[in-house]
Amino acid sequence: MDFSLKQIAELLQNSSTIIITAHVHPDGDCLGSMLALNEYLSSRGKSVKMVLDDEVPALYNFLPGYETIGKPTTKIISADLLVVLDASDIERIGKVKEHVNAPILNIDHHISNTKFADYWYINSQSAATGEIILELLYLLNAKMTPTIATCLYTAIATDCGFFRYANTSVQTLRYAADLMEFGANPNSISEYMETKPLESILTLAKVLETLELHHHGKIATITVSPDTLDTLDSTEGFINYPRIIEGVEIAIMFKIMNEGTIRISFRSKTVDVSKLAFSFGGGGHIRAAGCAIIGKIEDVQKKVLSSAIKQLQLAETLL
Ligand SMILES: [Mn+2]
Repeated sequence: MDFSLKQIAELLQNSSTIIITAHVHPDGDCLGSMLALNEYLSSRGKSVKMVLDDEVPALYNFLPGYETIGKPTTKIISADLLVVLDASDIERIGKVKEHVNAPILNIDHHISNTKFADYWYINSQSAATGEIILELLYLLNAKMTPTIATCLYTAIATDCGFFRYANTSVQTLRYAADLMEFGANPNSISEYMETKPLESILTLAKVLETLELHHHGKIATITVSPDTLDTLDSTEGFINYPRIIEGVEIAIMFKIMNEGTIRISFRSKTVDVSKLAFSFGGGGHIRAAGCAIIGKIEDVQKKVLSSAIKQLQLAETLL
């Protein structure tokens, strides 16, 4: 059922035991949104638990409450409500769907959202789920603490490339200013996010050696091998390098996972890559999307590349 923010506020007020989750391969938006909502609901005397079916990258250990995010177990737990943040599809929450027995509320900003929940609020105009959480907290007259501000600033800033991507709106910048007033420190958050272990930079150098250009230099791909992934906590940000090459329209990163799955990220300057990701069972946003395909790397690359070329040609004929 499509809910307004006001209906969501009421639903949360009327629930006493609440589980919060978000998508696997968590990013700043999903972690920041989870932690901020958890902080608010806990302060209202609710019994709240956060679960996530994945490792939380150490990169985010500066977020207050980071260590309290648990993992789903085989035991089934009941609650008044399961809040699913920043996930466009039920599959995106992994084993949490079997672990929790509760009606589902989904708050999200992905254009590819499948409306899988019992109640949902989806705004694809929002740069981040964190923006929606902030609007919800305003509606609830929540006391904005530095913890909430830090978490939501991180959520919003990471999803809009620190206010550089096309999803950055006037509202995004206003919210960032609000959050700074509430105690977020943009400079230290950027420092935390930018600081990388030496290993990460050395790995990036190796990954960039796999760079290939296709379709008259309009598509750039990089490939991350499984042994690279063994030594690395996160490949966050790698795809920005092919994306910023002059003349490149679509950047693609292929990550070869150990279990034979190829995880693929897309970025674009103008073309709608959410459609591309969606055609392979994934999803995302117009300029940032992803999917996972099982198969041999050569076959998967061929398939994905020819789809990307088709998508580009289609966009070119529309110009
Ligand atoms: Mn997001």
